[in-house]
Amino acid sequence: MREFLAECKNAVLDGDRERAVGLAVRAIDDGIEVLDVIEQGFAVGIREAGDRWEKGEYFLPELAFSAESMKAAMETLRPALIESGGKGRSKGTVVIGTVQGDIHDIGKMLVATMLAANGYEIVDLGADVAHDRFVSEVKNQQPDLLCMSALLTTTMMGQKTIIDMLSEAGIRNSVKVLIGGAPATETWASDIGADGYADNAVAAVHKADEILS
Ligand code: B12
Repeated sequence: MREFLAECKNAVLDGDRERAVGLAVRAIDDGIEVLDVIEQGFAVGIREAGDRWEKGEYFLPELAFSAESMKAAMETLRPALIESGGKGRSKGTVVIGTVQGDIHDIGKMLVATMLAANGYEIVDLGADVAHDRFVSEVKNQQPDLLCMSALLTTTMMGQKTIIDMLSEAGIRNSVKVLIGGAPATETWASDIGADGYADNAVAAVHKADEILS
């Protein structure tokens, strides 16, 4: 198993999309725990690619190839991941997106997939979502939960802007707000008036269950 996870990590590090997808297919065929393959295999690869980029060992195109390989593997694993949660009554609707100015969407995709796997209906707005779009989608979709992802210290400010805009529109109390992304913290969440924070996709599901119960 350790060897297989290392292969997943290396396929992402090498930016080898085909190999990554092949390994994802093998994981499904062999009945390996899909979340482990993502968290302990592919995600380790993308984070290490980021470290190499920071140290100047990788250039941006190499990091982008790694990200594409990771995303392709996740797309392959997604149906199996959702199925692993089983079917049941919907626990509520979630609107999720990455805030304006930020194109990082791998973590958001993982959070959305885990919430879907655990009985939530997902409206995924994608990445680089305009602040006012979050507000209009809350008005239109009337979700139980709004999830905002931000991976940049600059774009995390958008999480605050959007919460303030919800208040100004008089709809802040109609929806719970969960935030996340590498620079976010519990303290940041409470400072900006969010209802919760989680630092990974499994914790995001627990937090969603908790704040909606
Ligand atoms: C992959 C990557 C990219 C890819 C993104 C591809 C894609 N489609 O997503 C590419 C190459 C395009 C990229 C571009 C850039 N990147 Co980049 N990138 C990364 C990297 C290496 C990994 C991110 C990732 O996918 N992690 C794997 C996933 C699974 O983890 P995650 O995102 O953290 O998500 C988990 C949790 O945070 C949480 N979570 C996430 N969202 C949410 C939401 C909610 C509601 C909840 C509850 C939880 C939650 O759960 C997730 C699952 O467990 C990070 C470094 C790092 N270690 O994080 C840098 C990083 C985020 N990037 C960085 C930078 C600077 C950039 C660029 C500005 C570089 C440039 N000069 O152009 C651009 C930004 C462009 C833009 N406008 O957005 C910096 C940010 C620094 C900062 N503090 O602001 C980082 C930290 C690298 C670094 N150490 O310097 N990047």
